[in-house]
Amino acid sequence: MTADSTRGSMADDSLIQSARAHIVSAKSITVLTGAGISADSGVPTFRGENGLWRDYRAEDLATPEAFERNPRLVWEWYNWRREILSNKKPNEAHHSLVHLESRLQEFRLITQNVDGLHRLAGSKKMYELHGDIWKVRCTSCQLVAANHDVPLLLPPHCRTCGGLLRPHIVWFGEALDEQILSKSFQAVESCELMMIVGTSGLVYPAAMLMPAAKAKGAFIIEINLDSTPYSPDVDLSLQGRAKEILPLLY
Ligand code: BV8
Ligand code: ZN
Repeated sequence: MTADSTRGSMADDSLIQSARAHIVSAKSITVLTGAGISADSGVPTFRGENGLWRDYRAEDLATPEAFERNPRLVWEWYNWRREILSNKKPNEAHHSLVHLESRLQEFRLITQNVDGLHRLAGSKKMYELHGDIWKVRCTSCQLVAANHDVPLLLPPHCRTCGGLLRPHIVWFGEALDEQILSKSFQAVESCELMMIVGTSGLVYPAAMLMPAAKAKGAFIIEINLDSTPYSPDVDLSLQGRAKEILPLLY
């Protein structure tokens, strides 16, 4: 694949046409999504203007130390996010990825999002790198269970052993699930084309997936409102809203 590293705004129809041509001819596609794909469903992004909560930053709450120090405060933050998410629906961007999955045998979706909207839209071949806000895990017996209570009565305890429950989410400083991570690297290293949608590319090791794909010669398309650390290295950078751009591409 020749890398025509042209970039431009969403208005630039030639970029859309070029992206379409690459997507239509690709035999295997892997997609990496971030909070930006859910922004059009009304879900606050991590580092957008509403990324702050009270006077805390996500990085100060989503850590094992914060939970150790004050589990109630961390659970209040997750209850606030579950409350926000409880009436949110997948948007056209989520649905368009389900459509692409139905058309392509070799399709994988990797998401950094914990909001469950890809699953709600019908995505199946999906890896959730950072966990799922609608699951809880016992800090004693490690049992993982789905839980959609809004709000969750605090502090929540395990029905099996009485241990304190935590969100089944990967916090900063915690290792990602090895299986999920290695399958995600396999998916980016074996695909012909990788799309990166709505992520600032700031969180590791998820941010390593694009360079891994590029090293193996994948054609890389980025869709984002802004430019990101990825932008100089991708083959096509489409600037605009995911829900407007994705449905135009296939
Ligand atoms: C680990 C769960 C080690 C929490 C999350 C210095 C250098 C390198 C790494 C580090 C470092 N210091 C610390 C680290 C490691 C750290 C890290 O990467 N920190 C960053 C902040 C520097 N990483 C970790 O700690 C990871 N673990 O390294 O462990 C280890 C190894 C072995 C053994 C023990 C330990 C764990 C990382 C996981 C953290 N958990 N989430 C929760 O959600 O409650 S990460 C969090 O950020 C979310 O999951 C989110 O998905 C993720 C990434 O954010 P984005 O999705 O990109 O969202 P963001 O708001 O940033 O950007 C939105 C984008 O969308 C923007 O670009 C915007 O322009 C765009 N957009 C907006 N609207 C739209 C749009 N695009 C299109 N359309 C729109 N409409
Ligand atoms: Zn338990």
